[in-house]
Amino acid sequence: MAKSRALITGITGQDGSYLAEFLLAQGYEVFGMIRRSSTVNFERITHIQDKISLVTGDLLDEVSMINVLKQTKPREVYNLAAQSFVQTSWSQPVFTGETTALGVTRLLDAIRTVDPEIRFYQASSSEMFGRVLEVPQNEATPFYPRSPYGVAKVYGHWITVNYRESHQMHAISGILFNHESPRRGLEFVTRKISNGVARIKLGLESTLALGNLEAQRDWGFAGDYVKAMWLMLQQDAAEDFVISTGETHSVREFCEVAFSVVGLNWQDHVVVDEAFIRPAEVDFLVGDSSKAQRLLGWKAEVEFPALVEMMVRHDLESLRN
Ligand code: NAP
Ligand code: G4F
Repeated sequence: MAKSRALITGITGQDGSYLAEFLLAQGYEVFGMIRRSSTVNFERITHIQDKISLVTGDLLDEVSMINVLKQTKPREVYNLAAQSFVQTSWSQPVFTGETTALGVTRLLDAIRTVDPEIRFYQASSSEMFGRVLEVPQNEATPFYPRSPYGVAKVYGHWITVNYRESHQMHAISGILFNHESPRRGLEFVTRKISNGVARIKLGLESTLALGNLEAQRDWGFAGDYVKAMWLMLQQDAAEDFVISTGETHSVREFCEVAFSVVGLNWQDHVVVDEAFIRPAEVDFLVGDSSKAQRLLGWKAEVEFPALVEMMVRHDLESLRN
């Protein structure tokens, strides 16, 4: 039987690398869209590079995506590419909108032009709930984004719904709460902490500067979340889903657990630096993923303390080598 073909945008990112591994294990032929850069940044996919095919395209350029779709002929497209760092969205709001918002329209329209039967997954975000209007947040909770990134994701979400309703495309959004891993970018708070803890333990630094310690997030493991993306696209009906653990923890708690993994007290090392405080904050997120549990049979497997420990131990190990 012919292998199913999937195209992943953002394959060099955290989620792209885990999703590629997952789809390969399901027997897929995996294509990854990468953008041109002056140096290679394949660290997260080096271990599977001989099993996947990389094609060049950019969310800012619809022609490139039409060509990528014609070349790869996928049955499923996972749109994980985005300017995904919330803090940067204040200093680059137009770029964030071009990529994270309009990029979704360009890709959807390229699919409509080349093959409207392709199934489409959009990486929507709990950041869309922003100043939350309901606790916990589910698929029906109204959005109130608090950053240019959040605003761009709301656009990406609704244009996906719109292409589904206007053009009868099988286009869906996964509204994913924060998910982390040892492959998380170093600028995000969890990896910044796990890396900071490892550096302090090894005597390379003595302090870790952070912003708002009281912000609360529903943190899960990225490896669990990519499975949910795939399950969503296998459903007969095109519907959106919230994916979360249902538990929330503060940045302060993350620090406590992370430092305790290596026998240190976080209060001896963490300092607050105004530079990391955001112009508008998302104070509290906690998701209700009961729809995913009911219809997809999905639930988060890795719990908070295990996630923190996995990240700290990985950073310790890689700094030692
Ligand atoms: P990430 O590690 O920052 O990866 C982003 C990917 O997008 C990278 O591969 C990047 O390529 C690519 N990209 C950026 N701009 C592009 C462009 N103009 N054209 C083509 N590719 C471009 O993000 P992630 O954590 O894996 O997240 C994946 C997606 O889920 C993102 O859309 C994010 O906004 C969304 N999301 C993430 C979370 C989370 O907690 N991780 C939660 C909800 C939603 P380069 O390597 O070349 O930079
Ligand atoms: O790790 P963060 O930068 O993630 P944030 O802003 O929640 O966004 C991530 O999750 C979203 C899903 O809700 C994704 F859509 C998005 O793409 C991204 O993956 O910050 C988490 C919290 C914030 O409240 C921030 O103010 O940590 C707080 N924080 C405190 N000190 C810090 C720091 N964040 C960062 N990055 N760096 C700090 O020093």
